[in-house]
Amino acid sequence: MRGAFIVIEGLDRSGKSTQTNLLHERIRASGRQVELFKFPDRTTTIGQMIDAYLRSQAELEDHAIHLLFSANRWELAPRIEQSLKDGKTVLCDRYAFSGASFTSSKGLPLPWCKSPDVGLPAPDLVLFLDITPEKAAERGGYGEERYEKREMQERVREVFKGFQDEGGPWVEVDAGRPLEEVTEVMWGKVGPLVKGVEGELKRLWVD
Ligand code: NYM
Ligand code: MG
Repeated sequence: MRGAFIVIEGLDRSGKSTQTNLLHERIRASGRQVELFKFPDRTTTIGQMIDAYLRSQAELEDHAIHLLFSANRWELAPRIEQSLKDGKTVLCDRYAFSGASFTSSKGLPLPWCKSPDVGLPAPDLVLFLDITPEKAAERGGYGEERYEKREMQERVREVFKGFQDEGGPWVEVDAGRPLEEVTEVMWGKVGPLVKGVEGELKRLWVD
């Protein structure tokens, strides 16, 4: 048995980080080992470049920043794999689906956007927290960072929804519902995986 690799994706203001942290606590409280990753991981050298870009303190060409987001995942992939081998559940707040959705929403071709992430560890479960831009606005609207604009979020949402048709372990969760209800729906999917999973870790987007 190895640990399960669980990715939480979603739009800005979907409650993704809150829910991921709640899952983290809940797994820990159940006495199981769990490791939390978040992308972009702004603590690394690459992550600091991404952070400067998102806060508009640096300008980067669209392809170049996309490759940095991907490199940020690759630099942490060995730690993800080790945690899974050690039998720990890995929770990941955003992953390659965010990468492809956000960059392709700027007009770059989706296949190109996916290509640098081909071969990364593939999740056993993706929980996609879906929220309408209207609901997001009710929650106080978007923040100050790059991409946190309604038109962009609408395009991103459409690309995200396309991943459902890829036949992967993709589960859409209505994140417009009250927080506790969303938590319960998510736990219903995650709970059965925290004791570990059988079978080798798969690779993203290889066929
Ligand atoms: N984002 C995130 C990307 O554009 N590409 C990626 O590969 C990833 C992981 O960064 N608006 C975008 C989505 C978000 C922004 O994420 C920062 P967060 O979760 O707000 O720190
Ligand atoms: Mg954000």
